[in-house]
Amino acid sequence: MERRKFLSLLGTSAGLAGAGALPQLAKAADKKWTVALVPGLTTDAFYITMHRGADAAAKALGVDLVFQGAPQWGVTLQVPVLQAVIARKPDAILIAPTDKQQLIQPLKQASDAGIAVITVDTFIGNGIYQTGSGDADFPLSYVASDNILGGKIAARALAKAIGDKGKVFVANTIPNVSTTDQREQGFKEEMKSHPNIQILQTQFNDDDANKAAALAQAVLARDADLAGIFGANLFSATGSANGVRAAGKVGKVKIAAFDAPSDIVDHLKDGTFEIAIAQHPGEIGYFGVVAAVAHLTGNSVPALIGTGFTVMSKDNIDDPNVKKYVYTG
Ligand code: T6T
Repeated sequence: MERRKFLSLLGTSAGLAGAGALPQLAKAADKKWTVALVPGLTTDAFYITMHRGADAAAKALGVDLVFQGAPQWGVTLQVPVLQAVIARKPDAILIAPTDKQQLIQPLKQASDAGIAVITVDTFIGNGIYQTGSGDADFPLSYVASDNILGGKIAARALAKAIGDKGKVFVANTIPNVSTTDQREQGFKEEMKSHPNIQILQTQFNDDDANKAAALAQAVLARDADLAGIFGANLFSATGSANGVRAAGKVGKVKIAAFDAPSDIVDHLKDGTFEIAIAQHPGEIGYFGVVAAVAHLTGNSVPALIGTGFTVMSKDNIDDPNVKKYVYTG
């Protein structure tokens, strides 16, 4: 999209908005757009923070934002919510699909009904949209972190923390979730450069912190010399930490956490977590709404909008420019 139009839609640079931008603004003002945000689950600080970002953009652009989701992760819970959202006929749906394959058909129904579909955080198919490549490339855009890179960052930090040797495992949610699959992939790719680190079998916890805690304890019962854990998302990391605590191994088993709610960040200094990889969910929500409105007002939208990370550790967590990325849920 032309930068001037983009800025004027954002409302951030009225002075820059030239004559070419005005018809788009008029169009946006004529119609009150409704954008629905369907998170992976509603009870997760990551999506609560994403909602705040989406809300800020919706207010800036004069859009009605609907936030509707299931309280827990899962296709069987998310699909009925999506169907209820489709029945409300919003102009656009921003959704974090809970499965790469199983959300394709339900989302195709939304697209066929004329609703613009943008995926946020997670993707369907292979996540490469608008290429004419197949039945899952219809979403307009994917707005997210680079999850393979995030997995690599976690691997480097964990390798350093354990002196580049020993046993580690990945605590993960459910297979076929794009984000957590890619984090594990990135983690394992990076660990190929660390031959003295042995990666044990991945432990899947169904996005349930209690299961993650029990699994960490079970691994420790089998492998008492475990050196590290990569918690591939919020509940995998917090649950693993509880398991390590229960086994009396805080600080001995190093944990690299993906995600940055306060209950992870508050435990960087006591050694429970080595690093927390903060995504920028507020940006994901904000730019998801901006992309939807750009499309609805006749502008083209990038098929991929990448947001960044802030890597938090005990050494930088007091810096306000780091701390501002702690999730606000
Ligand atoms: O890590 C985030 C999100 O990126 C992932 O897709 C699912 O888990 C979280 O919501 C954290 O719980």
